[in-house]
Amino acid sequence: MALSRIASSSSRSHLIKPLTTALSLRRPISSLSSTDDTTTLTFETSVPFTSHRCDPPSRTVETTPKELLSFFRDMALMRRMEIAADSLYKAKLIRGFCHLYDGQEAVAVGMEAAITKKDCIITAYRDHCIFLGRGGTLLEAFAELMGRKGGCSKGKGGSMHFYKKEGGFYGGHGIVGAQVPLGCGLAFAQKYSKDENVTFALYGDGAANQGQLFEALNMAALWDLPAIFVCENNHYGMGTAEWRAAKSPAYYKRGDYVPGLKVDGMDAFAVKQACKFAKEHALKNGPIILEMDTYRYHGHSMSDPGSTYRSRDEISGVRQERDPVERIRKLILSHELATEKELKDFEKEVRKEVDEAIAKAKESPMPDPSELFTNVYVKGFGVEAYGADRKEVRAVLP
Ligand SMILES: Cc1ncc(C[n+]2csc(CCOP(=O)(O)OP(=O)(O)O)c2C)c(N)n1
Ligand SMILES: [Mg+2]
Repeated sequence: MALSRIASSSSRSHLIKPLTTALSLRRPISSLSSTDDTTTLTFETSVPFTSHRCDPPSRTVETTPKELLSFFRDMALMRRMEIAADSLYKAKLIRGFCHLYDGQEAVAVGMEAAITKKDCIITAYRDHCIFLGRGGTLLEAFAELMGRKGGCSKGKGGSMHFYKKEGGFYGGHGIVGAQVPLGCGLAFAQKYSKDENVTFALYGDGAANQGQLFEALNMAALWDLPAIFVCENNHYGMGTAEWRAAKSPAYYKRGDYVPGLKVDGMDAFAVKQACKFAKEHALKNGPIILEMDTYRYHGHSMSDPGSTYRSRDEISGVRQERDPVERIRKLILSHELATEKELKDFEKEVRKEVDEAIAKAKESPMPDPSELFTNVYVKGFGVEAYGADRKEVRAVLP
């Protein structure tokens, strides 16, 4: 099957519509025959699911050429966005905190494919790719990263505080674990208004040992909230390996009375299968934990080279054996849906999209200093704000 035909189908994908729209190729969209639309491909997830207090879903997944290509394209875009953010940071165009998601893309893409924008997602500070999955644009993302007016939080949140409420995305949180009880609040609202949607509350392995997680699990279980606790286990909390921080790193079992599932978080189809299963479960029975076994290639944040507490061999081993984008590339090639060259060209297009978004984001002005005092709760204290040099008063709180 020619790539252009698959490309045309994925650009009409209903799965990650705004993201794929953001990606829309400039090449002409040729017509997709109904056979292509209905062709079903069946394969098994990379590893079986391991479950706690529930029967695991089937390992057999079904997909279409259209979905396969949209997964490839969406993950390639996310990867490219994060690599570009790395360069912008090094060029000092992005300042402050910046936590990159490359390596973990299959979680964002697989989860999005299983749910709708009426379902809610809330996450920690590693939020750029989740935002894209929720329908955010590259332009809004880069403008936010560079502190520009055109950013999704008007340039006032930066890397850790992306939001898109109309896409069911509630941030972007810098306090480790704090988003989990907030996610339970969202699930409570969903149950209260009987709207049959669920909330995915994402947290890291580092947050998985916090007390507030267990308090949130208790309340969610007590009230049968449609809350899905997604532990993105990338095996490190900053520079601390999970075995140094957790007596039991089997995070899918740590909810005790709450069922759980361990998922290969590097396999977008396993993630999709698990999230679909979790949504059905949560609507019927209440909370469930999904432990996504994943990996981050970058250090914890841009200030961490990421190579002092783990070996380069470990990182390159994961890249070779488990990379989520390469996994999809292999599936596309083995099903002869595209040639290697076609996929490379495809990635070039993605690169161009990213470069164009960065150029546009740079044109967006910085927010007006008076914006410092909008969207804040407390007013009237006459607080003064200074520039980075601490010399010149930039604004006074009205
Ligand atoms: C309450 C709190 N304690 C400590 C920190 C500092 N801190 C920021 S990220 C982090 C590690 C979290 O690791 P993990 O939950 O595994 O998430 P990952 O960065 O791996 O995605 C720590 C300790 C913080 N932001 N908030
Ligand atoms: Mg971690």
